[in-house]
Amino acid sequence: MRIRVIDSHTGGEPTRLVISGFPDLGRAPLRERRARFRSEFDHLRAAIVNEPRGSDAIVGGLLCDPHDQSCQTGVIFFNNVSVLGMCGHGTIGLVATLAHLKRLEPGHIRIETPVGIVSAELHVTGAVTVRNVPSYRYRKDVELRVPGFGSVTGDIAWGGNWFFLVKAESPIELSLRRLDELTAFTWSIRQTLERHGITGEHGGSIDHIELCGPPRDSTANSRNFVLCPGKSYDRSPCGTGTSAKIACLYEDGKLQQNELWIQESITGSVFEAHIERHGTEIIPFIKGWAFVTSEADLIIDERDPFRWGIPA
Ligand code: PYC
Repeated sequence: MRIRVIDSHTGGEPTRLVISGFPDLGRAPLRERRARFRSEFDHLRAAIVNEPRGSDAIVGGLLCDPHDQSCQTGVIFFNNVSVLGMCGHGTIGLVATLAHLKRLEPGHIRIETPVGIVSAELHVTGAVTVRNVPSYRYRKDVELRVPGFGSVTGDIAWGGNWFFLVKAESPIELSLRRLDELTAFTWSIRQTLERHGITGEHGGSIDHIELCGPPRDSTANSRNFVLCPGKSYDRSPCGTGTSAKIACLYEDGKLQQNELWIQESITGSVFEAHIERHGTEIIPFIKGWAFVTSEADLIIDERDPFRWGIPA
């Protein structure tokens, strides 16, 4: 079996876009196709993004025909443990990849995802702006007792995935040298949320945890560390996490419509973001850059004992 992929990175965070070779998931809305992906093709998810062909950091994107005919394409994002709702860095990677394939000129594209329609603008410079799904805060000032770390307060917010955004400045320096401690702290927050049955709206699992602190680049507003569902950290500033964050800032009156917010990641890469209000909806816009790093055929050999990845 051969699966055609194109790899890119957005602010250091890798995206592996599946161009062809994946079984047909039908023509249903992407939310239903994602359920089918999860129940029938989880072995392929692991084969595509996990070792020995990938790594914990890679986010996969399965390019699909859209169900919604107002869209030019559809995508189902997935990672080292499961499928995702939306992915900001991945959408920037997708657009840069379509441009690399000469399937897209500068301009706008509508993209169907399992959690709604997003759109993106490919700028003549190569930068990409994503108009994300409506984002909002679900619960404010949720207090947790995190074993080994004490009391932690944060907001639960939606930006295309569910986030717990720690309110106070990170008690651990947001530096790559401190990755083990940052991971232990945020993983412990996630486990505490699960232990207490604290979820997003409609029982949505809060599988992303975000810490913030002062930026190193004086032109940025904030630096973050985002723990992803499979215990990897986002090398980019996290498009859905930045969306959740600026939705909270807007609701707190700390960010106005169209005001620029520059979010720096733990690796120093940045996204530019702003909010537009449309009726009752808060719409985040995220701008960043992605670069194609390789084109490949993944080969799945039936004699290979690790053809579906290395079992956990
Ligand atoms: O950019 O939205 C994002 C994202 C989610 C998980 C990793 N990156």
